[in-house]
Amino acid sequence: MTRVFSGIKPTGPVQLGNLLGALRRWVADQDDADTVFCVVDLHALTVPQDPAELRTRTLELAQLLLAVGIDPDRSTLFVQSHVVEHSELSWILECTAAFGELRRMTQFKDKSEGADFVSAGLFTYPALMAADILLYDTDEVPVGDDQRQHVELARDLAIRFNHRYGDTFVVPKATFPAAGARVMDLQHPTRKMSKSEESPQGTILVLEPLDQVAKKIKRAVTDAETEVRYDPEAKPGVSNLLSILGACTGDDPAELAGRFTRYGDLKAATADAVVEVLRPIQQRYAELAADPAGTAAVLAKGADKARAVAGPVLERARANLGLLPRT
Ligand code: ATP
Ligand code: LTN
Repeated sequence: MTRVFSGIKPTGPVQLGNLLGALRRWVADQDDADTVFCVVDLHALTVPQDPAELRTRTLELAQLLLAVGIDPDRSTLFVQSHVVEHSELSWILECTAAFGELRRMTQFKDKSEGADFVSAGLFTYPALMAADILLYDTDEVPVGDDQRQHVELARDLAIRFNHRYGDTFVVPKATFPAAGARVMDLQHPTRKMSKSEESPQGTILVLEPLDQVAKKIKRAVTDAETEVRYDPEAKPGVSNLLSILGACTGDDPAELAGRFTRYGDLKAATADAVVEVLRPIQQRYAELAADPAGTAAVLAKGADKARAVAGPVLERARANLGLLPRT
């Protein structure tokens, strides 16, 4: 059976790009793959976090994943720091990655530019992500387009390690959605929507009031022309709305463009489609939020299941590297 692994950071409230680029496919993958999903709290530490907020966000993110449809009976759902194997393999992979290779990562360049404090962890971040993936003998990694380069690095590290030390890791590959792989900010449509950037009018939160969601979409930046056409280069705002609508309905964005003659109609249809995707998630979230202890129990069981897979993979890597056995 295909093994699927993916992760999400507890760095802020989940936004529409997370849902359309990644989370909805995590749910669908449960039907035909062995799925492992992780709240990557150690990755959140690469930028300063308030301790109380980090704790709350981690639990709330797990509840949101359950609300979206991750089923703990069919998937392994856990918190990264609960499975210490991630930290150990991360170090081993830091020593497998080249400095120059990490320096080329565009996410590092984007997130470090202009920052007051750039942690060493922000730089080595992709080695920890590779550890997450490789610990589970992962075949496929469903992610948004921004993670393409990181999964490619995980692939390169697996191949390099196998070549140097003998067959150890399964070589993973990233998978992307047909539409919604890169949801853009509604106010700055050349910039990706993100949960930690400050852009309240440009970001749609999965848990925000639905009338507010519709308003933000209706106020999205388009352009001076009036033609509805899918052309991300020349018409980023309109194309973003078409991608969002396509991701919600399963239609091709370029084909959808032919159905609209006015921006206003496209905006109204997109707002309706997004609201209908969010409504049931918000309802389920409200039920789950009332039971934090239940979620904590789900996560404890998930960590046990994860450890049972990650432990033997780490031992394989340790043995092939020549680290003295612990027993
Ligand atoms: P941050 O702002 O803290 O970097 P983020 O919103 O980019 O966070 P992540 O936790 O880094 O979210 O990503 C979780 C998943 O959501 C990843 O698979 C990522 O590729 C995907 N994703 C994030 N933003 C978008 C987007 N705008 N469009 C499509 N997919 C996205
Ligand atoms: N780096 C990713 C989050 C992430 C992840 C992973 C995704 C951490 N570990 C393993 C897939 C597989 C991000 O910033 N979105």
